[in-house]
Amino acid sequence: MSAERTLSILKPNAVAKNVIGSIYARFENAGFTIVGAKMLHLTREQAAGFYAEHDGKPFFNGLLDFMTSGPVVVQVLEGENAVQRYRDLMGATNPANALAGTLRADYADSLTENAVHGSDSAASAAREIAYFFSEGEVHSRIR
Ligand code: RTP
Ligand code: MG
Repeated sequence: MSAERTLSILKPNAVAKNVIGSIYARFENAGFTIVGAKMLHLTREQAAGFYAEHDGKPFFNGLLDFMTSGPVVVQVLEGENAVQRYRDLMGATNPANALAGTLRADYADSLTENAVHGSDSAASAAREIAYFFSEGEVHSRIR
């Protein structure tokens, strides 16, 4: 398995809890390298474009309300098998189903306000990284 990149977002509820550093430590302790990072307050258009795959679903408008409710921190994580290993670190989408020790078990407030985002495939990761970062903003060892 070779090194891979994935796109991570600390959602508005996580940022509001003042746990950016605590979650960054969890990334590093799990063996990920942070190779790009920025804080943004998403516009509705930016959030809708990011979550375009969910357009038309019943939770879409509520998801946009939440994702634009405050600043987020967006980062590119690099490591072996990063997409799947980061999904495992986050835990299940619904925190009621998230295993103990996962980020969502520790920081989520609800199914919508579930603290963190992670790409769901290598193809999604490539799209999502390009959505937020130009080439010069990702300082990867595998470029
Ligand atoms: P994410 O994309 O944020 O990493 O989460 P995910 O892959 O685990 O879940 P996904 O199915 O892609 O859903 C995207 C986000 O939409 C919110 N959601 N709300 N109320 C609902 O029924 C519902 N379902 C999903 C969550 O914030 C979820 O992370
Ligand atoms: Mg998803």
